[in-house]
Amino acid sequence: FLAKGDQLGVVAVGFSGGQCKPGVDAAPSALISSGLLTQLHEELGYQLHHDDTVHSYKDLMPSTDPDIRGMKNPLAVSAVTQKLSEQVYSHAKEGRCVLTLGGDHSIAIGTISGTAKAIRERLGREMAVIWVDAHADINTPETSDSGNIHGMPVAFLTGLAKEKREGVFGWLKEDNLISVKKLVYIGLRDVDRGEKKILRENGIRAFSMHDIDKHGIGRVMEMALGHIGNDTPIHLSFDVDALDPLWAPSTGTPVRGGLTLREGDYIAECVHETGSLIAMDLVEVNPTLEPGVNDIGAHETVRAGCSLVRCALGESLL
Ligand code: 4U7
Ligand code: MN
Ligand code: MN
Ligand code: MN
Repeated sequence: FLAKGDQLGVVAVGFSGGQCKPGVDAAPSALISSGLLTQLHEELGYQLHHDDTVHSYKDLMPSTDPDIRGMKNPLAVSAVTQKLSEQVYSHAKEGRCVLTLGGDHSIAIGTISGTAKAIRERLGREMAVIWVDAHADINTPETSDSGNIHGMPVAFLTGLAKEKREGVFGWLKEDNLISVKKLVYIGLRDVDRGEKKILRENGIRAFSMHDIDKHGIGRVMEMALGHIGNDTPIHLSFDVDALDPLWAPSTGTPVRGGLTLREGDYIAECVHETGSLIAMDLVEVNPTLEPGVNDIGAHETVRAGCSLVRCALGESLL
């Protein structure tokens, strides 16, 4: 095991500035009140390292935050992810597996930059990232139509998007970045034209919903983990919108034709089975968006999110 078996660092990030819809900042509290952390401790036996705080990073918010290169809230997202990067780094440096509850997906700039650096220092290794999502989140500021940074984290984390200014992700250094060769996508079905070009030109391994329909999730996971290679530390970044809106309707950018909850859980279980999981992000749950009939959407989505986390942390082992 690459992380100390039963030690789990937890960071709760109530941040929504990477996109425009309020409410995704309420997800950590919703996940925690539904019992997630208690279950991880009492049923799965983890020793939790958590400051019992849902961080909103209010003190880091700039008074004005005009667009830069088309990016919305650039100073806020940069400041929050820089702080988060340090928090995640200090857990991972201690050898703990790190669970981050978002928040929108821009927070992965903080989590992955933190683990990448810690794993380099602790194990002298480059880690892999499994990005489970309906979207590729690899727009550069220039290819993005929306300007929402939750659609850009992978571009900054791979160095495909760069910015010198310290306050606009210039704090990301070489040891915070990941290689495009160690990145694998699962669940894609809504990829922008500019993103497709980036994926193609960089030879990035991606399993779309088409591939899952064709080969089945079992074979796709074999191929995805085969690409990463045995014994490579894995950071799992799970966007709940990878699931079909039937199972996870309460999310900012739902796309039909997604994973069943069981397929999502299976992905998480397979990653657990490798014994190489060093961090997981669960992002984009928005309990205030309830498109479902009878307002059951938020409850269902929170429940699905909890299930994904428990599976990644070993609930399904007999
Ligand atoms: B998420 C989008 F244009 N690609 O860049 C964009 F379709 O973290 C969506 O995966 C991004 O939820 C979705 O704004 C970001 C859009
Ligand atoms: Mn998404
Ligand atoms: Mn995403
Ligand atoms: Mn989304």
